[in-house]
Amino acid sequence: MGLLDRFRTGLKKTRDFVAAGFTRIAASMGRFDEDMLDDLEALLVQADCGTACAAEMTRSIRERIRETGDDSAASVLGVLHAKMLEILGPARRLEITPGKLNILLMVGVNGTGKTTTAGKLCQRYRTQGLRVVLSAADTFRAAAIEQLQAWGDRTGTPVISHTEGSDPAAVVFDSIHAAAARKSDVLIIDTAGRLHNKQNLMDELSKIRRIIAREAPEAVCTTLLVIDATTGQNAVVQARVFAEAADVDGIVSTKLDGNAKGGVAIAVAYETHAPIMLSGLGESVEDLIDFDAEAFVQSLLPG
Ligand SMILES: Nc1nc2c(ncn2[C@@H]2O[C@H](COP(=O)(O)OP(=O)(O)O)[C@@H](O)[C@H]2O)c(=O)[nH]1
Ligand SMILES: [Mg+2]
Repeated sequence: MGLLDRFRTGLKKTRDFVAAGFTRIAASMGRFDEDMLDDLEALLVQADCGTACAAEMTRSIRERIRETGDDSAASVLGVLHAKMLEILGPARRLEITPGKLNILLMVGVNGTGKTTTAGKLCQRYRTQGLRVVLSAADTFRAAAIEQLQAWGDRTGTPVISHTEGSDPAAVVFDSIHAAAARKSDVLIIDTAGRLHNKQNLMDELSKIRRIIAREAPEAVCTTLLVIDATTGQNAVVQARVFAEAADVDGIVSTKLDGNAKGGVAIAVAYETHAPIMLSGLGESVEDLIDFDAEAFVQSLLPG
């Protein structure tokens, strides 16, 4: 299945909802007036694009109608398409710098898919012939360490771990030195996503960042925020908290396969100003793709 079809399948629910809504709103006369634009804004909010983001999209549509006088459904759809792409921003791939240690720090709330994404990325880089080390810095539960170990076994990758309850920063310290000793290309750090309170989270993440800066000053470090696209506006709230607690370089939007709320990805990009780099489209190892904004928007909108 091609990329567009995979997105189409995953986003079917959102697309059906948005397409049906758009058609219903436009049906009366095919031209948009103020009331219809209000309805469209409400539709975008219901599609989980977020209130501020939805308002910005309809503001652009109003502006365009004022400028051009074109209030046709086709024009409105065109502006919506362009605006969504603008919010998602220019494509930013997760690149690996050759000859350097590339550290990927996975952050995000429990259950969003950090460990799974770490495993999928591990497989991707192993297939490319790169040397990878996995770091089990989610020390909160023994099961979390075992889960990462299973990905290590599956992909033939060393996993650096301590016992349950140990200091995540100490695991990161050991992982950096293990990666250096092995002349690794990529070190993927899996973290716990406890959101008991923001200060706690900030402290833990900044401690890890300090260790990285001190022990691997030459490394290229990328912080990836993993969000679950099925959780709706909750994902947006989480993204905001994590964006404040950590310097997020890119977003991984997982679970765009089943009951995804497609608008969430747009809302998160709008809130964090961080590029969506990767999408999870399932639980197995091949279900990780580079995000493609054009294909995503095409899958979301009617036509
Ligand atoms: N359908 C689907 N499930 C996913 C995806 N990514 C992760 N999961 C599942 O979500 C659950 C939580 O994932 P996990 O990696 O343990 O999350 P973590 O707590 O952030 O490390 C697991 O059952 C995963 O198999 C995805 O892209 N699609
Ligand atoms: Mg985990």
